[in-house]
Amino acid sequence: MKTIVSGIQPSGTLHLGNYLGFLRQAVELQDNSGCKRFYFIVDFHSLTGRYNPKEKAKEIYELAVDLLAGGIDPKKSTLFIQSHIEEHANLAWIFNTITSMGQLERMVEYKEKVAQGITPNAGLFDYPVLMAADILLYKGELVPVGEDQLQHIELARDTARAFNRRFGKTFPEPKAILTKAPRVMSLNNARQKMSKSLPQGCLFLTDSPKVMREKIMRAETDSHAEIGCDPKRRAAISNLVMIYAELSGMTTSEVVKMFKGVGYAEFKKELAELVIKTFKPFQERRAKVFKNKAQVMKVLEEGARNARPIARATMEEVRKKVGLI
Ligand code: AQP
Repeated sequence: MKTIVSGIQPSGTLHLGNYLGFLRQAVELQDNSGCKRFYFIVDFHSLTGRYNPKEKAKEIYELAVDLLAGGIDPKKSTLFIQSHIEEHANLAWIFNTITSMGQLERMVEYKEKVAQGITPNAGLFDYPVLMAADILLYKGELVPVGEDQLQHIELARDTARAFNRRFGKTFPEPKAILTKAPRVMSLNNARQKMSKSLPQGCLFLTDSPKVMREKIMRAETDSHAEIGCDPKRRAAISNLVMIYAELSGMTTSEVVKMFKGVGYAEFKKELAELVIKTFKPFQERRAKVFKNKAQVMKVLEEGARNARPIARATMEEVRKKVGLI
């Protein structure tokens, strides 16, 4: 039986990139009864960016609500909060001792954050090591993620290989599984991925219909006469076409054909209505789940109870192998 593992940061509301690159696939993977699934809220990771301690608990709760409303089913997946299992940090420490500074210095996500002007803390630099621990603690083999995480998964593979070589076979080498929309670009800057830290170009799943319409109508396009899909040369319009295709179940060429001869404004109107219609049921479910705090907290506690013995067993094995008493 394969093990699927993935984490998501509680650092704000879910956006369309999180949905198309991660959540939709994580939900679909629940239909495979031949797999075990561990999905968790990586609250430790989220402390590496700027945050307000008074808001953090609310962000964690809201993400749990988003995941449940978005289709993560506690009967099929173990859903929990990373910091409730102390072994994540313990294993990360062991992995720190077999990871070189050079490996971490090559991480593009880290370099991009620094280039955006963020003063990095040691936690941000070390983020991929904690991520390797998140995955390998459950001996995860498959990791549904967006394209931005590929290099981090590669580092988790390197970590598993390095540990196995030095201390004996312990961990599988995890593989990323990508969706057909692995990198949704920002609506107002198609050279950057849609990202919570750039909220202007971000379409949040909880945005009101009015805000969704406004953001899509303002989205960057180009000076061509017609829509088209050519991500290298026409990144902005291709991103919108790809979003339409993903939400309608059509291919991008079918979308281009359907809107042949139609102006950008008309296409954007149709896209906005599709986005609004797609996320209306999510927003309704979310409102209901949000009110049931006792039930949400129970799911997270049960999830931690189920994950803990597995985490402890792996950590025990690691402690023995590295020679700790
Ligand atoms: N633009 C995206 N396209 C496709 N997939 C994406 N993911 C994120 N952005 C895109 C995927 O969503 C999952 C959860 O992401 P995360 O926990 O890394 O955090 P995030 O904070 O939601 O990502 P952001 O918005 O990009 O945050 P910042 O601004 O902090 O960097 C992952 O599987 C990720 O690949």
